[in-house]
Amino acid sequence: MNFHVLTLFPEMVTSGLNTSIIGRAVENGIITLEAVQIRDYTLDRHKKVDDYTYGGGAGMLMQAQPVYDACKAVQDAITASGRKPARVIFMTPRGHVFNQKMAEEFSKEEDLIFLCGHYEGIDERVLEEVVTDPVSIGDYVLTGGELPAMVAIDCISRLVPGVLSNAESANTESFQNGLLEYPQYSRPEEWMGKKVPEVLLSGHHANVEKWRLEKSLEETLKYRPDLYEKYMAEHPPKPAKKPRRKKVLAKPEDIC
Ligand code: 6GU
Repeated sequence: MNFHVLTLFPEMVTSGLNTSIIGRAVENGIITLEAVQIRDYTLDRHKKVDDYTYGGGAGMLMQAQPVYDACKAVQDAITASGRKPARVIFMTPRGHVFNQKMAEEFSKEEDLIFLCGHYEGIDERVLEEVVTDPVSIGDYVLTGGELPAMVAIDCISRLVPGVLSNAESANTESFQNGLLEYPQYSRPEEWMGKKVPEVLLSGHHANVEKWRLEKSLEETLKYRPDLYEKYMAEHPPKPAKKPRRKKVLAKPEDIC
């Protein structure tokens, strides 16, 4: 997976993603991370990339030309290497809200371009021209798209084969099955008078799994009733089994 991030603050993106698991994946060449300085593409003599908005209002807007040229340079390099043009994800509170399902879909791509706006946003005309996927990370406003792009890149990266080790493996964690994760415990067995739940020490695998599912359901109902409702609609509880009647075989004399 090759991530290309178009931004006015490239060092923010590279420094934020060069540690821990993502940093290791970059070092191992499983993912690549290229942060492209949009300012390098401005044709303005003073390297200016923003201007006032038509119609008035506070704040400055990123202009179309440098954004378009930066994006085109990245797409041209991708296609020159024989790969298909990448989807262009614009990080904006006006986008679809990012979720695990979108991350799974994006993780199958070979290249992804992230466009990060700053100031009051970006001239709508270049967005219409280059953006395939407007994406938000939630219902709140940030100062720029860099942190949201880093959030999305982290989330997508851990789904790319080889990024997580077996021990870090992704499957049973929150959201993968539509539920929040169950609580977990490590040594010691007792800490500050709090004991690890007995069932987890029992070694009874089926009971452990049952307990974990119950706890997942409890946590989800408590913190995310919206997810709980969805899960229950998709996994209706099995009707309780009727006690089976003993089959009584007719005796030959009853038939004759
Ligand atoms: Cl993607 N960008 C900005 N600036 N603010 C946000 C966001 C994105 N998602 C939520 N808030």
